[in-house]
Amino acid sequence: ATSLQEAVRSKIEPMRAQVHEVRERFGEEVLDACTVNQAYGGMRSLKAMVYETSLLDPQEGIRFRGFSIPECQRLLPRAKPSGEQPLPEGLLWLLLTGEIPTESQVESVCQDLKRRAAVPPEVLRLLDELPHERMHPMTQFSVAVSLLQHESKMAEAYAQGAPKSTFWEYCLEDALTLIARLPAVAARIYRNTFHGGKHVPAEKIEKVDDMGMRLARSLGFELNEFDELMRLYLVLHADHEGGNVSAHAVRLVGSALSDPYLSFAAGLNGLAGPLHGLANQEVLRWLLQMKEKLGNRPMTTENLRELCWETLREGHVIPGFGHAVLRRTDPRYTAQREFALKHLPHDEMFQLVSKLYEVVPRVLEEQGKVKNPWPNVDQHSGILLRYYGLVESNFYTVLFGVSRALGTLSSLVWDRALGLPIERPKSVTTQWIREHFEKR
Ligand code: FAM
Repeated sequence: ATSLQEAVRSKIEPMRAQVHEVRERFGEEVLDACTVNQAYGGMRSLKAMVYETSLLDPQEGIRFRGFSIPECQRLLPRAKPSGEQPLPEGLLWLLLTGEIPTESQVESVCQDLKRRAAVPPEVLRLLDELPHERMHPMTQFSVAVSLLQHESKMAEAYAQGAPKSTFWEYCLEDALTLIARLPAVAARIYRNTFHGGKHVPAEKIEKVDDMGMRLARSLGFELNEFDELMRLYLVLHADHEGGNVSAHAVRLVGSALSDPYLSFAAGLNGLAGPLHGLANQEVLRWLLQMKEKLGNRPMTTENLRELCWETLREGHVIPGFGHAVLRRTDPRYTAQREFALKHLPHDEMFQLVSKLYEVVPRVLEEQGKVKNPWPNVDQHSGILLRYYGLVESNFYTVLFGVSRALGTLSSLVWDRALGLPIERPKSVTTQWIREHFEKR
């Protein structure tokens, strides 16, 4: 199949049959048990949901449909003629179908997204009216996605009584349109907030064939290297299995049959939290502060150790380190480090990040609280963006959000394809717990 829609369609019956069989055979098996501490503790590590598009191994990091990040970098098609990073459109195909696409399949997704990329002018006008200086870019982003919702095919189909077995088609249609429009939405917010509303002329974007480059050029960047960075960035942040705040929010809200726009807006609101997606803006601020505090002192282990302890003593976390599930260096960090080694090895901020890799894990281990002292994806992304001139760190989470659409919306299509029901776990009170266990 060369069309994404047909490729997804061809996978649905076999997958429904697989799920049916698994449920027939293992439906009554216990997947996990939940302790009282887990119930109070954010349900950490509790296996209580199924999410098909990616799986996180605590040691090895994320795999998209079974493929690790280095494998995706090797196997997914790249931009012609000389791109080195995988095209996000190829990852989208992989996430939706479970298969590595051919060049021509990726080309068809690129063309499809390109056709859908223009944002309705009334939405652009409304975005232009927002109080940009006072409103965080993530708030503008969430507003923008909600504003796009009135075009939802899924909401329309539901209202017209479409049968449940067809919801996935409308969901996919919405997902593709929404994903296609996100670069223009992100760029509108960026140019409104930081460049006085001076936008890149449409003629400059119209001919651009892929999403990464469209994002880069619409933001106002011209270097091929930055196009490549955007492609890498969009691939790396796309998905991180189902339990993280943004993915779970999309799934949860979607389970009420809210359409993909409403569901994704919920995910963005979660991504905007400082312990989740906002960490990337915090990281750059913290790194710049470190540099300032260092002043003329050299970047030695001792000097950096002292400053890290200062952060901890002030009661703050060291942003960009630690993870709820991962227990090693994040492979998304490593992929960005490789990019930096190739393109900006002498950048001072990169050198600081490299040096911190030697210092922070030891400090966090000495502190003795964290389960994972190793760096995560956010530790690295800010300095790459800054190097190319994207210095406005409170915009960074918007880029994360553009990428996160690829994974969470692919998964949402599958939620509807598999007919997953509304989510409704049971909660209890402290009183209930006490009485329940005292009775035993
Ligand atoms: N610096 C200092 N203390 C940390 C820490 C860090 N980087 N990471 C965890 N801890 C503390 C944590 O606050 C907790 O302390 P209390 O018991 O006093 O509350 C303790 O160590 C145990 O935490 P954990 O079980 O190791 O981590 P959690 O699963 O609770 O939280 C994170 C995971 C990611 C929220 C946490 O490591 C953190 O706050 N990191 C810094 C912020 C960050 O980088 N977030 C981005 C995560 C990223 F992957 C993403 O979502 N984009």
